[in-house]
Amino acid sequence: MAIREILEFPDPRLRTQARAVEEFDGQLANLVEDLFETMYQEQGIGLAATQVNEHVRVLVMDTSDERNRPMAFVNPEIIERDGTQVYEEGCLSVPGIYAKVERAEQVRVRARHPDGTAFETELDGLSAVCLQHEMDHLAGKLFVDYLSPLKRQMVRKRLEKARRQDNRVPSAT
Ligand code: K2U
Ligand code: ZN
Repeated sequence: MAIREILEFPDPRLRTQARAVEEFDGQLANLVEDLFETMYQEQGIGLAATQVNEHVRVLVMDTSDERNRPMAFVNPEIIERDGTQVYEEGCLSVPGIYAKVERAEQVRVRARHPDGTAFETELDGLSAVCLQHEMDHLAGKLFVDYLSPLKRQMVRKRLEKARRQDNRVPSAT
């Protein structure tokens, strides 16, 4: 088990298209375990493998209030979408930035469990938002991509300024 470093916008590795998982082996099980540990540590409700620089189609979620309903999706595909909803999203890879994004209200998802068995499930509300947000990550897409180019540039500048301030050596006084 390990807490993994999360890539932050505008890191170009976040734009990588994740490839399908072919081996449902111990290495995959370890990655899923690390994704859950990192997600809970960072108080997220979802995390995609792309965000920890692992470019395979794996995501985890837990949208329960009690933080006791972990869900892992390997090679997920959305097979049905219904309705629309707007949710003010954040992202562990874009810290401190929030924006309204319109997504499907309900999705039907086909995926594999980490052991390789296939399943389908229907998600709605926040779980549907989270699943779509994570699947965007696997396609190299970020929620800031739904912003205007001007707003996205402002976000980039704000994060880069915050990083410069974090890296400044404190003055002697
Ligand atoms: O992918 C991530 O960065 C994890 C996000 C997933 C998420 C974003 C927007 C809406 C739903 C899920 C993090 O969980 S962001 C933190 C968070 C926590 C609770 C509710 C919404 C966002
Ligand atoms: Zn995110």
